[in-house]
This record gives sequence, C-alpha cells and structure tokens, in this order.
Amino acid sequence: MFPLYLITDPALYAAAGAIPSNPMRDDPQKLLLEAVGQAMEGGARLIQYRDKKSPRSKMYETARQLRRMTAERGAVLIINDQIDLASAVRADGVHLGQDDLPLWVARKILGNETFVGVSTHTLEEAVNAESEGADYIGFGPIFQTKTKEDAKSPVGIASVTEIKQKVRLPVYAIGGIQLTHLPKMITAGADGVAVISALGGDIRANVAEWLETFKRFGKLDLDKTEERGYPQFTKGS
Ligand code: 3NM
Repeated sequence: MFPLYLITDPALYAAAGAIPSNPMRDDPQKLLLEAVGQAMEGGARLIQYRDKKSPRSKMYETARQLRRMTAERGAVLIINDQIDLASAVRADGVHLGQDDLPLWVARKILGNETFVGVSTHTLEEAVNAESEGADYIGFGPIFQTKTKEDAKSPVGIASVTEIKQKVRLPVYAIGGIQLTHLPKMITAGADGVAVISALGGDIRANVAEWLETFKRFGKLDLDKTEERGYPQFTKGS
C-alpha cells in the first residue's frame, strides 16, 4: 500500500488561493484540481476527494475530473463519505466516517473490488472496522488539527502501536501530522499517514520530500510503484 494518503480540503490549496495574481483564486474546484495535479507530479498516488461544502452537482464534476487525472497517472482515487458518488465516477474506493452508511451497505453497492476505508478514533472502532471487512482504517486524530471542524481529542502516537497489535488492517495515522513526525509514526507501526494541511504550499515539492522520507525508512520502493501502476495498495496485500 502507498504510504502517503493525500486528502483534498481547502486547507491544502489555501496558499495558492491567497496569491492575488493567481487566475484560479476564486474557483476552489480549479484550485483543488491544480493542487492534486501538482501532488501527483510530486509522486502522490493515493488521493481522497473530501468535500463537505460544495453542491453535489459540482462535486460530481470535480470527482469526474479527478478520476480522469488519477487514472492517467495510475493513482488510486477514494471518495469521502459518498458511496453513490464513488460508484458514479468509478472511484477505486470510498472512505466512511463512523456516522456514514454502514460498511456492509458500501460493499453491497460497490462490490468487493472497491476499497472501503473507515475513520476510527478508538481501539474498539478499529477492531469493529476490521471485523466488518474494511480494507484499511484511518486512525486519529493523532495530534491536534485545525483542518477538521469536528475532530475528536488527540490520541497520541503510542495508540498507533496499540492498534497495530490488535488489528491486521493497514493503518493510516491522521490528524496534525507534520513531516518531522514521520520517523516516529513509522516506528510506532503506522503503515502510512493521511495528511492535508502539512502538504499545502508547494505541494509538488512537499509530496516529493515526504515520499523521500518514506523511502529512506524502507516504506516505499518508488521503482516498484512505477511498474505496478496501482502501487503497494492492492486489495488483500
Ligand atoms: N480526519 P491535517 S483528522 C480529515 O481524526 C481528518 O479522523 C481526522 O488534516 C480524523 O493533516 C482530519 O491538516 C484532518 O491535520 C487532517
């Protein structure tokens, strides 16, 4: 599985929108697409489209474009929350929160070949997600985050190790994660990290730097990723 999970959110492209001369500054969807394009140039291959505010018709158009862009790069596209949107654009997966439709419903609609990930905050939720057949979990917030409005209290790095002792699923640590945390996250047992704000700014360069760090810690073989297309994020691996 690919260790860097990039989640779209206005926090990711706020810097680009703040530049007065940027022709896209008043169009959040264009900024989003531009940011994802740059992230993929930097090597990102696992992208979640998360959008809590746009009209659904707008989301559909954006998701369609993301599908086209990610397919061209052999990248995985996951849709946050919305099973029907994931199905409509033939995304590779859907990511569900604890208050979304149950996992079995997503499976019924999307089938077994589509990734289903679940956000978890406790060991119990992680164990449940595994027994219900999730493909991976997000676990957090590890640290305080300003990006998610209703984020719960931080769980800390040590809890990642606890989770990894109890579940076999890939675990993506999330929430307030910065580049400097990566070594500790990897040592704690995280299979990857899901990140929004810390990749903002020069996204292409930031993604490349994070991936280099994963590589240094033996968590990413960039040569293999190119070869396999849907790299290290194959169902069942
Ligand atoms: N989910 P940043 S924390 C989308 O705890 C999201 O489930 C979380 O953004 C959870 O990297 C979070 O900017 C926000 O802190 C992550």
